Amino acid sequence: MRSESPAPKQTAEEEDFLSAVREGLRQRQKSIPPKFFYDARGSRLFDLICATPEYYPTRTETGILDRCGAEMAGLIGPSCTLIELGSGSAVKTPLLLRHLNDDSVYVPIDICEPQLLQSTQRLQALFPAIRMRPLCADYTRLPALELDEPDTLRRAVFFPGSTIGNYTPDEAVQLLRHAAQLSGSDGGLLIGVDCKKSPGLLNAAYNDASGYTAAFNLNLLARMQRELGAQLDPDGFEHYACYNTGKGRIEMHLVSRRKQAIRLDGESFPFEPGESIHTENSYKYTTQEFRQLARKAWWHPRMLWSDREGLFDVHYLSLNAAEPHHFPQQARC
Ligand code: AVJ
Repeated sequence: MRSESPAPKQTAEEEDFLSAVREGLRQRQKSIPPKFFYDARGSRLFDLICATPEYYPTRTETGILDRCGAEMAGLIGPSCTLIELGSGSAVKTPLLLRHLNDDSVYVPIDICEPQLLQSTQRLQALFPAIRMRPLCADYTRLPALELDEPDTLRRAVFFPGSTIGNYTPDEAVQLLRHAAQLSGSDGGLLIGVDCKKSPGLLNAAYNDASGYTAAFNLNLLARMQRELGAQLDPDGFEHYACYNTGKGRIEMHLVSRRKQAIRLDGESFPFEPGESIHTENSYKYTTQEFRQLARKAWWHPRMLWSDREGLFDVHYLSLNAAEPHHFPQQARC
């Protein structure tokens, strides 16, 4: 017999989504963590955002990696176990892998399994000699990383895209400490960080004219309907993104257009007109601010590459206090 509304299947991930949404909607300022943007549709929309003219971070960081990837690979390797956090479609990774030695190992970690497997397959075809060990997981929850390889290579964590901006500064320190534990005492970290800049440029990047960022944000509501059987009207909400200069972060919200309620798992969550669900923070850092943050997580700043306009930084840091640093030869590339 078929029930009217099928009980949502209870995979661990959906359990997690349900409890996160329920918890988030019970708060005074309602919120949902941004990692839930990345279901299959959300991951595709994110790739479309990255290709818009307004969203400068992707093309800027890609340019830096393209021009300076050889130098970066020399510092992290050129033989290493490269651990990428939130690898997604891993479009930028070849710019590094092409300069690493064949005995290197690549460990992409992502919560979106279809995308993880697809992108690893693509990379494996491009770099047949490099061993690849994809790991479907939430990288913030990884315990120590056990690889079945003889683990003699230096470990380097690759964290591009300024994903670190999704965390509050305190959480970012926690995550960078976690990266230090993952990579071990000799570890290296190559991390992309979006810089503070004119609010006009920032606001445009999160309000693209094609509407992909809006669709990406609103997809969270559609995902709640699809996976959790939430009763809600997606047209009752609008995308809102704005740079908060005091906090140095872009905030994204889903704003209720009217008085309404979302019903979820027997519970009702009321919204006043203009009331929002806070769906994402994207913190921006000056070079010095980020270095200060990383030092709190035991990392030593070693090298910096940025673009000519100073929109985006790629930092190289290491844990080994004896490793030479390469300042003041910071490359503007
Ligand atoms: C993947 C977290 C770096 O904050 O710029 C893009 C996500 N959100 N447009 C960012 C995002 C809206 C992106 N990060």
